[in-house]
Amino acid sequence: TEPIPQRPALPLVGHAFDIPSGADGLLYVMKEAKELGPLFKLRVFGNEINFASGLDLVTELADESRFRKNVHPDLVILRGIGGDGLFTAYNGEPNWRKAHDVLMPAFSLGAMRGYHATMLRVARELIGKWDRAAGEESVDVADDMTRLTLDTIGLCGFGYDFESFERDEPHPFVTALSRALAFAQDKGESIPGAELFKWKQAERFREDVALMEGLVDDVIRQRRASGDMSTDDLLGRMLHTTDAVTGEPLDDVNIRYQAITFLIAGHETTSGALSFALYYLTKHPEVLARAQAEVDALWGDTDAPEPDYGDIGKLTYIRQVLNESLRLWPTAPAFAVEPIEDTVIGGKYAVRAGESIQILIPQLHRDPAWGENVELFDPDRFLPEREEERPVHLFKPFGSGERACIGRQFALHEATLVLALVIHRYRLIDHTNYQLKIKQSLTLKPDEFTLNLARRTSGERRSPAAAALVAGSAPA
Ligand code: FDE
Repeated sequence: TEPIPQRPALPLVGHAFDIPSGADGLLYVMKEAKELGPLFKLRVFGNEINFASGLDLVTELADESRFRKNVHPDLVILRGIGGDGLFTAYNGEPNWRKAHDVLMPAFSLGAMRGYHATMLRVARELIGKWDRAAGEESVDVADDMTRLTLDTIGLCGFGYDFESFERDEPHPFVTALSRALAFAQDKGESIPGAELFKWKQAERFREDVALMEGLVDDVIRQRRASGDMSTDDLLGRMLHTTDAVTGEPLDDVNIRYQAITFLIAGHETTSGALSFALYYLTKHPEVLARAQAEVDALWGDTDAPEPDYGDIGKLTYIRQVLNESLRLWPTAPAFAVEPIEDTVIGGKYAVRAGESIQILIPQLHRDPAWGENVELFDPDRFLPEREEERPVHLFKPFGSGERACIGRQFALHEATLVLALVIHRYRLIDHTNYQLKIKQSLTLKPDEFTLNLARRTSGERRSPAAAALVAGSAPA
């Protein structure tokens, strides 16, 4: 065997001082992957992190008889917020299997039928806000998408209305959450022991977590008090169904952790995906024209489309646009696996049982197997006939295997609906000649991306030019 490639490192600190913080950290590891290859190692103080990105290697790592999810140090810190909720649970923790079994049916494709009306209602709140802004002022895309996705998961999951569109400032839950996440991330990156000097922030963190728990506990209490026994939403399922193996429902502490987990996992990732998609549509008029032709064909020239559940499956080009955006910027940019036993990967690198291997998704999504010009935004990569040829493990925006994203259908249904409604209604005006700048907290989003909006006219919706583009070929 050979050692895993790594740059010369300083004693003790390792590569810590080479790695810029925030989104530049991600760009740095992507660049390193390009130079050092599909597997390389970084050392940050006592922690060693392996980064894997090539198709062959990721395909090997997807083998669940040899590898499983790794709850790496950052996730361990996150357990201070999400406990043994689905995202942060250790593999063997009994509550993972239990909650997974209880919640799976709530995330099936069919279950989306039940959420559709609520998703539409929230989408119309966004439209209400953007109608008021159209022609008047610009909108901050990622901020408004975060309002939308938080309200959507709050209502669909728990019957709780965050009323984000009635607020100028984010809901206190969001403020507490982003500060807590920043603290957790900071703790993960800083010099060991430094947290001793951050007692003020540590206290703040405890207050923020208490605020989130308080809100969620209130919602649970109110639901119990209401006598409502329905199992139509996530909360109802968690309170009133039992898992098949133990015959027990989830306990209240775990329900609280799941609720917080869903609020976190369900909103930032999806809002980032929507924001990137709008960014790419703004920068690629030919793609936008095809996407608009698709929605125009479905909903015609009306100011008040009534999308029904079945329409979402028909918006295939919009889905391609979303997939291509998630290819270039998967908003949850990494997930980690560990070998179940000591083993050799890539034919020559020895790895120990439990050793963390991070899968660097944006780099996998730029593997040469995608063809030439991997940086180019081209939704035709996701044409149905090309999907069949694509190696299974080449596209992983939702992770892999048993611990893959449970919210995938939910996120895609919501995002497809919203994107379609927005482009049916507005022209997207790039008033700042925006240059993509990525902001990374736990997830990625375009930073400070604002748009001016103008309502589309009947003439634009009937434009033969748009229709011609649909029939035409792929963007050059
Ligand atoms: C999960 C997930 C993942 C994996 C992670 C690891 O492995 O560590 C990923 C990659 C993801 N996810 C991604 C994503 C993207 C998007 C847009 C999303 N995601 C969305 C969503 C929504 C919701 C509700 C969710 N999501 C949720 C979730 C959960 C709960 C989880 C965990 C699972 C288990 O079981 O583990 C996830 N997600 Fe996601």
